[in-house]
This record gives sequence, structure tokens and C-alpha cells, in this order.
Amino acid sequence: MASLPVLMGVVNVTPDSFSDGGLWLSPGAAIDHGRELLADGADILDIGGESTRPGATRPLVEEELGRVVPVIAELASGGAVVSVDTMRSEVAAAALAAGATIVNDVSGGLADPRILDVVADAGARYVAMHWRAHADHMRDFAVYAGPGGVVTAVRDELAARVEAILAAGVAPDRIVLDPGLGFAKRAEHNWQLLRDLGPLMSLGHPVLVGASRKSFLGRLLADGRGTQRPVDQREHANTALTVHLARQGVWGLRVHDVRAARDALRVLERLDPVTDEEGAP
Ligand code: PMM
Repeated sequence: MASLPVLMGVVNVTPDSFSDGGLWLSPGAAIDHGRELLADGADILDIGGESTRPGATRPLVEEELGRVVPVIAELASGGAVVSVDTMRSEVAAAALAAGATIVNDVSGGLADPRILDVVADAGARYVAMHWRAHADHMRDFAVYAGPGGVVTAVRDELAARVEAILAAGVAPDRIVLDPGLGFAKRAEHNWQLLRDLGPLMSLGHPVLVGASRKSFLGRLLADGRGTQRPVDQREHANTALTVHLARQGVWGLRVHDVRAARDALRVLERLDPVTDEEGAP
């Protein structure tokens, strides 16, 4: 294997994220959780203050700032590599000033284009995820009728975002792309993307994937009556994806259970030693 993916551990400082909403809402709880994820083997902590679950409504910018900035400041000052999960330029700027070095924008710069200037000015790394609409109506956009279906659409739409990101002055080697599993995508779209990441990877940027605990896994593991497997019981399925994606050569994995993902990577590394240490966040 050329290199192992980096593990981005999720700290959602929100009342309403679908898998961990409300668990880490106080700064103290979020900081403790971040430290736990580091101890479990996270390379990056991804700290977000806005839930993007389907149907979610947006917090005020002041609310989002108040949730993430103290947590980022504390964890970054302790030496953690921190990314901020935000679509807002004001939040990205405050997070970078507080010590974050990566901006993870699920909208790829579509929600607030000024975020690209903030990233360019700071020289930060920028994760551009495939996105079509805010959470309250993204389901309406889960239609991929063109030739090549969702795989081609995601590649082409992200290629267009890369053009805009470069035009804003972000250096090419700072850009990471993400297919955006679950964002304006039905379960089958997610599976198609996971089966065929080649076209996205062919754009020449590192690829990050966030599958952890998402509802397409709950649906896969549904019981006989069709009830989805609860969010905290989807981890073994995610571990199988961790192995699959590491073997595909993705740059990073965004996960809730860092320990499970780290264990899987340790096994892989033992079977197939890493030849290239380039992946560092
Ligand atoms: N998914 C969520 C939030 N942020 N960021 C990136 N880059 N990729 C993702 O897939 C992604 C993300 C929503 O999931 P969560 O509520 O479990 O954090």
C-alpha cells in the first residue's frame, strides 16, 4: 500500500447532528471528546457547529462561532491538527485565527463563496465536498439522470468547484475533494460512488470520504421489518468500508469511531507495509 489514509475524528458541537447531536454541545464535553479521539489515533479533529442532517435548519452565525471557536482554540493549543467543518467565511476565519489549519466546507464554496478568499489568504488546506443544496431541501436534488449517473456528475461538479477554488487563489496542493456521501444522494448513489471512486481520484487531488454512521449503512443493516440499524450499531459495516477505501488509496477518512478505524488500518499495515509516508495532514 502506498500510504495509509489519515483519520479525521468527528466532533460535532451541535444539538442535532444525526449520530452524536447533543453529546458534545458544551465546550468541556467537546474538548474531552476531542482528546479521546486523539488518544484513539485520530490524525485530525474535525470540529463543526452546524448539523447538516437532512432537514436540519441552520444556526445563527453567532451560535456557530460560540460552539466551535473555544473548542478549536483549546485543542489546537494542545498540538492537535484541527479542521473546522463550516460553510461560512466568518466561521472559517475565526477558526483559522484560533488555530485550525484545515477548512472542511461541505458546500465546496457554494454556500458562501467568500470562504475561498479566507482559505487562500491563510494558505489553509481546503476540503471541498460535493454539495447541491442546504440540508432542508437537499433531498430534492438527489437526481443524477445524465450519462455516467452520480459518479460522472460528482466528478464534473467537483471539477467545476476546483476551477473556482483555484481562481480564488488557493494553491492546488491545498485542495482535498470529497464525494459527499448522503448529501443530495440516495443510498444507491452512495454505493455507486464507493464502488467507483476512480473518476473522482483522476482529478488529481487527495480524496476524503465520510461514510461513518450514515443512514445508507443503517438501511443496509435494517432488520426484517425494515427498521434501520441504530446509528451506534453501524460501526462494523463502516470498518469494512475503511478497509475498502484504504485499499483504493483515499487520502483520508472522516469517522466517528476512530479506534475501530485505527485498528483496521493497523491490520492492513501489517499485511501490506506502507511504502510512502506522504499522507501527513
Ligand atoms: N458529513 C457530515 C458532515 N461533514 N464533511 C465532509 N468532508 N464529508 C462528509 O461526508 C461529511 C462532512 C455529516 O455527517 P455527521 O453528521 O456524521 O458529521
